[in-house]
Amino acid sequence: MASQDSTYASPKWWKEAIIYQVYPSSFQSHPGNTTGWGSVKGITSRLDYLKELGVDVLWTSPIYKSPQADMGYDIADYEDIDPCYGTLADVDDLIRELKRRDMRLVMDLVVNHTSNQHAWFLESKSSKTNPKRDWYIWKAPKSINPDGSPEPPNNWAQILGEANSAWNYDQVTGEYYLGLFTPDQPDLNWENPEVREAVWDVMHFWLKRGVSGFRMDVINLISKVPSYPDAPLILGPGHKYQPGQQFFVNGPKLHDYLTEMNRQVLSKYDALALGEMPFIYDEDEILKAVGARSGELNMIFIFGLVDIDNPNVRMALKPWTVREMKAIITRWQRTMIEKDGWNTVFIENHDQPRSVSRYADDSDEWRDKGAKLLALMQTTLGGTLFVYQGEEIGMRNARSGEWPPEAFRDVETINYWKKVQTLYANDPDMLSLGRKVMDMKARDHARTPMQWSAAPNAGFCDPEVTPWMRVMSDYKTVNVESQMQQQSGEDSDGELTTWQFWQRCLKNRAEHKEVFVYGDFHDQSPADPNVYAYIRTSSVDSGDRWLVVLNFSGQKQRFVLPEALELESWALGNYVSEKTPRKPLGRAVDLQEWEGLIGKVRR
Ligand code: TEU
Repeated sequence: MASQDSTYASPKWWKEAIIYQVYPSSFQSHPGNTTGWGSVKGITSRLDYLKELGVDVLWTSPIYKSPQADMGYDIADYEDIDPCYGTLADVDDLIRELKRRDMRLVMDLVVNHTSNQHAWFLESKSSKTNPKRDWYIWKAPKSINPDGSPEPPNNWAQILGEANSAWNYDQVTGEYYLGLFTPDQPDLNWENPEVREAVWDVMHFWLKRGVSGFRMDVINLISKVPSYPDAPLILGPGHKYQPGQQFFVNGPKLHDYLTEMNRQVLSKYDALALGEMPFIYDEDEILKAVGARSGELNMIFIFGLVDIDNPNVRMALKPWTVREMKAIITRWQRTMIEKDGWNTVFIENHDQPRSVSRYADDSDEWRDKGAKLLALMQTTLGGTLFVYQGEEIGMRNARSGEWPPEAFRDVETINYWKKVQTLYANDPDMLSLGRKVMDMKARDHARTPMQWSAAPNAGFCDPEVTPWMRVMSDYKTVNVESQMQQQSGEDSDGELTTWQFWQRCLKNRAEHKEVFVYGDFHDQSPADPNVYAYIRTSSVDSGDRWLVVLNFSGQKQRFVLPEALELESWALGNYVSEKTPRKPLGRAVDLQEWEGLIGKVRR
């Protein structure tokens, strides 16, 4: 276990919270709303649902005023709500209704960049002498070509469109501004103390209004290497623009800025400080941010697991093995315990394909078992647990080849498809590979309307309204209403539905926090190519120990218990039902396809 003076197992609300992420455009609209978008009123109308599932905290992706170039991750006013979602009064109402249910709200804080429509940027670009000029990152062209066209200051590629430069030329002032994600999202200049002050003000504004903390978008990108060097040719010399990550990920002043944020804002509230930190896997860097004594953040999203099938850019494919997946999870479970940090447990969000499609088997035959297997894993790992909307009913990616390219709405996918079509116009193999990448990796798969029922539009918005994004074609069979209603024993061999199983698993986690949230973790099967088995041990003296055994394959497997362990009882499993006989408690555990089980170990 952790060292003597470790605070790893000291209870905090934000450690044991079950946090549910809402993607507001696609969660729930409200009656009479003709926009085809979800709304704040819609979210409020579903709080009883979330409570019943077992959720404590709601995190919503951005609902601030925004031109929606990147679905709200381009903010034009941090202190107002976009009319497509509602009003500030609606948010006050949401906070009140959450409090009534002993729940909390966490907001997305997107402050690496703003929208190019934010008043700060409009001022900044208006002239070289505007007082806000230095609030953003402006640079002169590197050179001027013989034809008079300018060259960007360096070769960095856009993150959401890697065929393009991250620099955008402004005709009026003859300089480039940096927009790491898209031209609509100019990066703020954190070197400027006025910018930092303005960010602290935004945070105070929301904390005073009653929110309980922030998920901080790409917070590890706020400090750039000041010389802005060219990036190495990772994508090969044929590509003009290259990923410049090493010069803006966990840059030289990141930890100073986070320490200042903590001192100026976070330390004054009992708030959740959750950083999203892509592109970084270095243990020391991560621990600096989340070590209990670091004075920076409480926890971060580490990208190891969701980057498992990424070669160097996200929109590409890379084969991976279950053994690699296990090693990543085990590594961070152990590291945070040993080094007194804190983990986030997540496998889905609005930037990733659906987990059952990615890590299990989403065919009609195995979808339900796979989703339950992942539920068992997620709810038995140490750290703060995140559930993404639709994960609890096992929503999956669009069927391969089902969507025409126009159905994809995300700016990253649109840019990707444009690039593939330009580069490989006459290469059918590459074009079909491009389509495959979209079918497997596009962020769109997680952004479709939540499937509430078998009613038109899956109950997401009124029947006569067209949703902003297409509803998955499986909504008549995969939806909340049917999964909540189904009586065990009726038509499914007495098994719980995916939703009921998630609810049961969350309850189990909540009832045994000292084991599953705060407990010790030991991998029991590092070498097994298919089975992930681990022991969780209570952080208090009870000595409770639980075994988790997960078969990540579509073949039957046998797991043999280590000598020192003896089982007392099986507690939960995705094959357990009223009609199937109980598993024997012997040494050998015979597992069905995608079977997962947890049991209590005899003391
Ligand atoms: O994402 C940051 C991020 O780096 C990724 O998860 C991103 O989706 C991926 O690199 C694309 O290949 C955050 C938000 O979650 C995402 O929705 C925004 O688009 C992005 O920041 C910019 O604000």
